Amino acid sequence: MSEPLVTVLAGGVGAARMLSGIVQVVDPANVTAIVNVGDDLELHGLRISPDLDTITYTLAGEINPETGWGLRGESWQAMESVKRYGGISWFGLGDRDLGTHLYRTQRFAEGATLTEVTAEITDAWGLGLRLLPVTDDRLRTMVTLAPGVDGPPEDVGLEVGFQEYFVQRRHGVPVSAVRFDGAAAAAPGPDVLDALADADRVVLAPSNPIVSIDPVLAVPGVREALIARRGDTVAVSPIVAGSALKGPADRLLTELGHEATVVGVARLYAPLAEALVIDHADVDLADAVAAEGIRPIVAESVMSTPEIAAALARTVLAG
Ligand code: FO1
Repeated sequence: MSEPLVTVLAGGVGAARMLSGIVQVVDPANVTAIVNVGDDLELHGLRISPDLDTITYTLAGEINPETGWGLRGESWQAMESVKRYGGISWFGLGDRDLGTHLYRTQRFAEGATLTEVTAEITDAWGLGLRLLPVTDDRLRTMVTLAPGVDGPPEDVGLEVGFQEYFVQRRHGVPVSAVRFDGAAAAAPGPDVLDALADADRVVLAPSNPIVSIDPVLAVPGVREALIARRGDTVAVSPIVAGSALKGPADRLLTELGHEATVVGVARLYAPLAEALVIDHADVDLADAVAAEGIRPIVAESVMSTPEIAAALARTVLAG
């Protein structure tokens, strides 16, 4: 039998690990990731696409293992110069990583689309799979800050870009709302809807449901295309034992009125996926997950080694 076509809805770190497992068990030429661009930003006149770059660097084996973002073996001389001038330094761009943003920005100036530049970058890193930005149009995740003990009073009610929340404020401030600026006018990137329609298996990566998967679904047509494939879609919970493995998914779920457990994830994903992979740590909640109308699959889901990532990929593909 020929290998299955696999399409993965992807954010950053969790999706990168899931994809590194999938490409161990399926020919990468059969794998497509539809990637969130709501985290993208413009800084120093440069176009930066953190989730696309995190996936690219991870699959190239060049991700910085300490941070989970940026390149390994970085130096920071350009940032030191920016700091000397009093420029923006809260978003760390290493010297090697900067080359990616310089290239992307130049190609935009020449008229290339994000889809085209991404293909050029992934080819240059020797990746065999296809990364598709969910849209070539401008889509930005915007976060409204709520009252909290840690933040300055002037932050309350302020709407900031995703990275100003996530990196500048270290996602330490409460949030009262999230919206996706530009989504209503955005069109799915070329091949995005076909990649959903043609896949034998669709996977919702263990990415943040609110700020990684939701912006992908906010692009008109994508949610509908996914719902049409519900019977072939498996989600992987980004929440294990009530906590996010990385980042603020647990806090964001609670702050926005959801339950930060696999049951809360099941409630969000039941309309979209037939099955939800939950970790052994949550086996006691399997019945409650099933009661939400999504079939629980209990597996080791914390991808701390390549072997665990490959085993999880086999589980997800088997469905
Ligand atoms: N995350 C940080 O916590 N601090 C940083 O300074 C930072 C810089 C950065 C530069 C390039 C890049 O591709 C990612 C970067 N990230 C940084 C990670 C990233 O912004 C977030 O982890 C994701 O957007 C969340 O998915």
